[in-house]
Amino acid sequence: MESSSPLIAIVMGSDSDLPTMAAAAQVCEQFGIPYQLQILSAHRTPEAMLEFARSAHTQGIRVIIAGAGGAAHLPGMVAALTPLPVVGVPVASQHLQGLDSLYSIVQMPRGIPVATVAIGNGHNAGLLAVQILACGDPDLLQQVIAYRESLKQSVQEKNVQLHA
Ligand code: RP5
Repeated sequence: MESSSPLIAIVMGSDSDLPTMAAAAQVCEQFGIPYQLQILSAHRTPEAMLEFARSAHTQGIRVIIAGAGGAAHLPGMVAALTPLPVVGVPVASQHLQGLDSLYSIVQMPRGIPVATVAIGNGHNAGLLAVQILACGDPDLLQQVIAYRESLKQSVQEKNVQLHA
């Protein structure tokens, strides 16, 4: 990656979402993608959310990862305000174990998609964002292919251990 300005923005509704969203940041680091990480709440800081989502594409951001829990409006609201692809992460909630978060994020009406990953799966959100970037970056695409190969190898190694 030549650019050092963030290409992926990771936003979350609360600092309590950080343990989940940190996995997305780790994936960005693993693939050498510059990213930014910030707390942005649809209901506690709506003006800041509006400002961020409206301007992200003018700041060099290419993909947004948005995580929230409960009545998780953040990913959908951000998606409504940006032309960039938005990956949504349903954060596990205290009372409904994240089903509320999942339904809030995944059930976007026609016209404004949010690519929603499994409850709590910040890791996959990071990977999906990297793969979106890799569509226009042959070197990054090779890194993704190598990563997939490493997954395959790890399964094969476990099978060797199992049968040793
Ligand atoms: C949402 O409410 C956040 O995304 C978080 O998952 C949930 C709980 O927030 P805190 O009460 O922990 O700040 O806005």
